[in-house]
Amino acid sequence: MQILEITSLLDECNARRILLLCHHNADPDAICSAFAFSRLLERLRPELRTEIAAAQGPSRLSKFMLKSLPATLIDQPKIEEADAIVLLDTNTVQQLDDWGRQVEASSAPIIVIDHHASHPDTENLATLIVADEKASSTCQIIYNLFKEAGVKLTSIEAKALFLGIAFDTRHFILASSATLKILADLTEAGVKAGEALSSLSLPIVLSERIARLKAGKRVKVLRINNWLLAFSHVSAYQASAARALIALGAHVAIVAGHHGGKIQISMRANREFHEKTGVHLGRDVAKPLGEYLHGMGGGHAVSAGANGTGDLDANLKRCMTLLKETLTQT
Ligand SMILES: [Mn+2]
Repeated sequence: MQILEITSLLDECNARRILLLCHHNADPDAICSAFAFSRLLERLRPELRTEIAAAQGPSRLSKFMLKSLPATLIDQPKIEEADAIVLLDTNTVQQLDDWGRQVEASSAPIIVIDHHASHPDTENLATLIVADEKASSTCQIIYNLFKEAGVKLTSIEAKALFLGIAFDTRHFILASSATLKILADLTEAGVKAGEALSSLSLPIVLSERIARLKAGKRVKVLRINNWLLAFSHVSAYQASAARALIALGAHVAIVAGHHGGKIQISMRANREFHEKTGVHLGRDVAKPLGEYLHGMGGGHAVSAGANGTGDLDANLKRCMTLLKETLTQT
């Protein structure tokens, strides 16, 4: 049993202070797995003192989520004073930024709990690796450790695991049957799905709402065959506005903005558009547009951006031409 390997390792080195570390910009899976695991350790060994820290602090979404979880993170962990170090959801020490070197230099045992394929350097460094590449999330591995230990989940621990799993499975889209069974168990332990999930959606600030609505008001729609391409401009929140135009019904949304003499353009497309036309926004539109703007452009197939200098209207027109050209080539 993996939980026994963990507790016997901690017993062997007479550990008292356990430091739990999450990767930089820690996502909800990293934070929630650390929180739930700290509670499990404290239940199994009440004499242990656990501390949780994330390199560069948690992500914006995690910070928001932490408002509804009683987890406390420390800013400056004393890595050299830890009797044991646990890395969660983190497969290389590079993901710990500046703390990585201190972890490498530490003589304390290092335990890695992760659902990513483990890195050879980490295998050399770790005293014990608890890994399961089939697990949806690190939280799923922590759930299994609770089960192995025979420790009943409290509703708050269940909620943390639920949130980590929800985040890493993109709100259950990627959940396997094993994961869904775990979710059923977490629900029985007291998780209210709707209420829990609300802590994973960032509230939209007023200025962002206004930007989205302005983008809608100013939109120009170009129809090519049965594809609807939406063009608009706002001075801030271009990416959010582009996503909003896709939600309204556009297949492609291009939103430009002027800020401090610079032009910024965000592009989004829906999956169907990319799959049927083969148009890759990053490669076919953002990259050449970046060159045209004397700046930079690039990105993914359905999400890209470019920036540089020039005239807003001229650039939106350039964008239209690039899209038209690419579409007629396909
Ligand atoms: Mn994860």
